[in-house]
Amino acid sequence: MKIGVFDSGIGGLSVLNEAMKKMPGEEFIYYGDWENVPYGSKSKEEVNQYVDEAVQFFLQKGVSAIVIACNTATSISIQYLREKYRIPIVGMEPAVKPAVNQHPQEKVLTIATPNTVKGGKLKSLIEVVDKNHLVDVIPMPKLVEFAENENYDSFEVKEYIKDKFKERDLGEYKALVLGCTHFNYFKESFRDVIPEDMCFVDGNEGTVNQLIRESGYQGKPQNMESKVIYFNSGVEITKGAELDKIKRSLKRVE
Ligand code: DGN
Repeated sequence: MKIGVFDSGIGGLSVLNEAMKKMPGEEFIYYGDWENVPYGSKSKEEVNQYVDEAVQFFLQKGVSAIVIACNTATSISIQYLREKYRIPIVGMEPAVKPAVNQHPQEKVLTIATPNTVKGGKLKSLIEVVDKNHLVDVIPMPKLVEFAENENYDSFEVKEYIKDKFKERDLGEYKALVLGCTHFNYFKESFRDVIPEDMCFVDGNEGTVNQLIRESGYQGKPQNMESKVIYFNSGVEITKGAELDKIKRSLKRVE
């Protein structure tokens, strides 16, 4: 069985990594839309068009299921895709629900791209799970760009994070929800800024569990190798700087 994994760039590699761990022996096709990254402030029409191209690409490759490993693209386009295609399409969801379940009656801080923050999906999710109004949300537009430049731990990044949190009393929060797959790369920088007892929650495991259910994955021996082929907006990456960046990124989110 082949599985297509899509993101605007390197963020979805953290989901791919989780999928490879939980679905040994599977064949994955990773499509990073590096031609058009970042999506955080793009229009709905643009994002719909980009993900549509990726889905058509995956279908030509014969995949049995697709993961939109991008909260922004999920928030904007998942409904459009599900209405258009019959193949299982699994999306991301900022992990507000697990964070609230793990920390009932405690405050939770969610960060995501501006498009995810503005989108109806996150708002309605919060309405459903946050009956006590304990979930706050902050957009972090620049982290995707920093991640694509592999700028994770610099002074500039930490100052940016501090600035975004400056109006919050971080001591009040028990969990930081990483509502963008690119944000997984900044755990060390966040750690330097947030209190020790504040934990990270991301949606990767939930998405992969959903993928297992929807794709009908049968389970294979844990030691079976998974195969991955990488594409940059439809062009196969076989060597060079692009592949090196992917390898470094995967290592970072292992
Ligand atoms: N990885 C994407 C997400 O989870 O929202 C970032 C999308 C982007 O390009 N801004």
